[in-house]
Amino acid sequence: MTIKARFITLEGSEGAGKTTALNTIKNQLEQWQVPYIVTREPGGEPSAELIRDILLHTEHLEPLTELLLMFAARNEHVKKVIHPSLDQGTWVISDRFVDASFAYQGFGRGIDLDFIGQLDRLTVGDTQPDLTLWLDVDPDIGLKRASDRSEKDRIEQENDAFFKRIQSGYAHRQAADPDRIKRIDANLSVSAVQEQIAHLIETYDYWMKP
Ligand code: Z5A
Repeated sequence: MTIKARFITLEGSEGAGKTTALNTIKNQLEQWQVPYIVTREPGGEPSAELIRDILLHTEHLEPLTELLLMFAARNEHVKKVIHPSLDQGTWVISDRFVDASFAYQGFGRGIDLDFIGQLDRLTVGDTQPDLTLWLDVDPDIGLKRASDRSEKDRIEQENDAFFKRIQSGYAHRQAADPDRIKRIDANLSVSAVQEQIAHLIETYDYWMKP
């Protein structure tokens, strides 16, 4: 199959199962024999990874500082990694991207969505994802999965109400852009989630667009 390099992002709240989803997508791209890279946000580029460390491990950050650091990291990531990769014909899969800023900093922290939109246009511009998989998990289930797994970073220590706002933020984003953002029911078993993702990737007709 010869198709244009595409940009796929994974989104969801805590413990949604993005790592499992990533492996399902990688399997599909390997079957198609297309070159790809896997990256993440915040991070994905050396200076952006340094910013990630501040974001996740500083004891307290003002909401606006958090937002600006997310976009500072993203600017480096887009300009130095994502855009050049797509330009060279390499697919990009990113564990989180700009929808997370709308969900977490917009809906979660209450920062003005139009302001976030301006930062999006300034930093991401046309390098928008072709497909976003929103792994929609009930916050109680997701938090339970994540707490069974590892120690919590700064953002993960937020309360249930915060994660419910994140979920409704993603739901708003999906309703506004249903062609790009596809909802996956992530409350189900690992194999049922994998099946939904594999089916979606195989049948997504966007790939055929020039
Ligand atoms: N953030 C932001 O605020 N604004 C932004 O613009 C961006 C990010 C880009 C990144 O942290 C934090 O930054 C994140 C949002 C914020 N904070 N939070 N919360 P991260 O990258 O370290 O964390 P994460 O993105 O939330 O990843 P995660 O905790 O690793 O979640 P996950 O990748 O979705 O989960 P997982 O590792 O695939 O699965 C979690 C566990 O559940 C694991 O033990 C699995 O085996 C298990 N699991 C997965 N799927 C299932 C199913 N279906 N059934 C049962 N168990 C399952």
